[in-house]
Amino acid sequence: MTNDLLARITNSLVDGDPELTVAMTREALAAGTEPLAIIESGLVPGMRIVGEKFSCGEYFLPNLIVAAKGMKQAMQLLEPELRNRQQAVKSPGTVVIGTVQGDIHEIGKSLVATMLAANGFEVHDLGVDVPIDKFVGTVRQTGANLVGLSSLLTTTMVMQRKVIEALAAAGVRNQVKVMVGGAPVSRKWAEEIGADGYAEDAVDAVDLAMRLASW
Ligand code: HCB
Repeated sequence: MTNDLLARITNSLVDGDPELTVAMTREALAAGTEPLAIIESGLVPGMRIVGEKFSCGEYFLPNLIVAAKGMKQAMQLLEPELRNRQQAVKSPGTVVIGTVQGDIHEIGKSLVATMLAANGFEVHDLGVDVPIDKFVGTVRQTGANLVGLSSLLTTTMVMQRKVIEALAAAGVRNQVKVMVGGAPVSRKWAEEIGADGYAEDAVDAVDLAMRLASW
């Protein structure tokens, strides 16, 4: 039953039917499916398939836009549920997170931000297309100990390196650990640019943030 619902959520994204995505997400929640399972086994596979179809020329930009609308609306239902599951724990740290300059992909970054908040982190989500100085200024203002940089485009990955360099130039690099993520980003890239860690998905990001915050 649950697997069938999750497969239907995936298909609704691939078919570009945001209303059905939301209706199925609501149904899955009502059936007692964990919000994280809905995201990881229903929504994310759908977005992956849409991305693959776009890559091979079967889908075009409007298909991405419609799929993103379905995912965003479903996330609006799921985010409060994720937050409700927050344990009353001492805050493990303060995170400044955003999608780097030139890049407007927000779904993955927002999911990581929600999951960090749900795990007790104080989260300053700067949104998308975030200028380098904004990251540096917010780290200064908040005294954050973690920075999360999201990049979904090969052309904007370089901004992750630039933010790290700017944090160093501003004298705050020692105060923060930097984790990077996004579809084209890898562990190798993270090492190359001097980041402190790479996270493949939101669960991995929480795990990494917990480890980095306790260093
Ligand atoms: Co967009 N797009 N897109 N797109 N897009 C991608 C990213 C491509 C890979 C599609 C493809 O070609 N296969 C491709 C990039 C190719 C490349 O550079 N290698 C691409 C392109 C080319 C473009 C445009 C240039 C298209 C155009 O205009 N011709 C354009 C760029 C605009 C810009 O940014 N300047 C564009 C636009 C769009 C939208 C607006 C239509 C839409 C975004 C809507 C929105 O976010 N509000 C969109 C979408 C939806 C996608 C795909 C299909 C899905 C992205 C997504 O939401 N995934 C994507 C295909 C793909 O990624 N496979 C495609 C789901 C989330 C949950 O996963 O990977 O984002 P995630 O995040 C994970 C993970 O990476 C990690 O945890 C997250 C949660 O699990 N993570 C972090 C992410 N950030 C982290 C930070 C951390 O610190 C730690 C972990």
